[in-house]
Amino acid sequence: MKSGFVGLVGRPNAGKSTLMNSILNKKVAITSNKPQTTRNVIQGIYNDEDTQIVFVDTPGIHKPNHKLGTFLNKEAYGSMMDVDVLLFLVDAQKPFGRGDCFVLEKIKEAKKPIFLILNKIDTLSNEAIYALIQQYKDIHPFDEIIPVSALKKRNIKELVDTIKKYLTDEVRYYDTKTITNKPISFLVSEIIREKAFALTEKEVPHSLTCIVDAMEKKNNAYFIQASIIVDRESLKQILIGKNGSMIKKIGTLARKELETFFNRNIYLETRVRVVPKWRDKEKYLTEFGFHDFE
Ligand SMILES: Nc1nc2c(ncn2[C@@H]2O[C@H](COP(=O)(O)OP(=O)(O)OP(=O)(O)O)[C@@H](O)[C@H]2O)c(=O)[nH]1
Ligand SMILES: [Mg+2]
Repeated sequence: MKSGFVGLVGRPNAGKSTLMNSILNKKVAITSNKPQTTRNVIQGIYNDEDTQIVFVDTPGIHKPNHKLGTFLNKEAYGSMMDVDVLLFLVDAQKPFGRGDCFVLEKIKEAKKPIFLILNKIDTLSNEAIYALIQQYKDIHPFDEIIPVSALKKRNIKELVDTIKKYLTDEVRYYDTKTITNKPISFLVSEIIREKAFALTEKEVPHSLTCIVDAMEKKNNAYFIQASIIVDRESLKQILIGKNGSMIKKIGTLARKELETFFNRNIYLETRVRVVPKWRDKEKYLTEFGFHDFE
């Protein structure tokens, strides 16, 4: 048997979390069409008969304008050092820009095999994909260049097969039933955050975070109390919505998904709280699950 760790890195919105979920065939990380969705390093564990691969999804690397952003970049950099292979994801629809260049320079420092993953090829013609591959070959001698569609699940098996060639460990790090290193309460808060992200616009998604205040298993059901935290009263009003319509919508969507995920009844109570400047205060960042903040 072979095993190893594989890091997913790239700019925000490149499709890292979508790709990890597609490989695992299970939603371990939330996704959205807005940049800076992932805020923690999340391991997703892939198993087949003769392989275990621990995928390490990371926050998109970007220019930070809050302490939270600095934390996200640091999380991403930190995880690069401990993997066997780095998957450098780019959005194939977009030209290779300064942001991608910055990420590439950073990951070169880790001195690991780098696969260039050209994602979102479902939106491109074969000719365009071929031209891109030629172009990227001149940018860096990548160990592999693999075009994929994370969303449409194209070329996923080829990617996994290629990764296997680079693995050298021979131990299972996790038992085969484990799909992530994150606790259940994290998955719950993330699913609520995903719904809040999807239903809000502009600066609102980035100004909010979610936490589980209490979670109890009773008679085969989960009773969950959760909070959506925002940094301003005006955003609280947006998240509550007219006559509570927005918070109700978020709660219903989250509950339905949680019921499918856990295959049990879910009783979810969600409230909105204001914590001014939470993204800039280390005390709150730690309290809301962004640990090891320095
Ligand atoms: N058309 C297309 N869209 C994709 C593909 N993969 C991801 N997307 C979309 O791209 C957006 C971003 O996907 P995410 O997986 O959240 O991106 P990410 O790289 O994890 O982003 P951050 O967590 O912000 O760093 C979502 O709207 C996805 O549906 C793909 O293969 N094709
Ligand atoms: Mg992500």
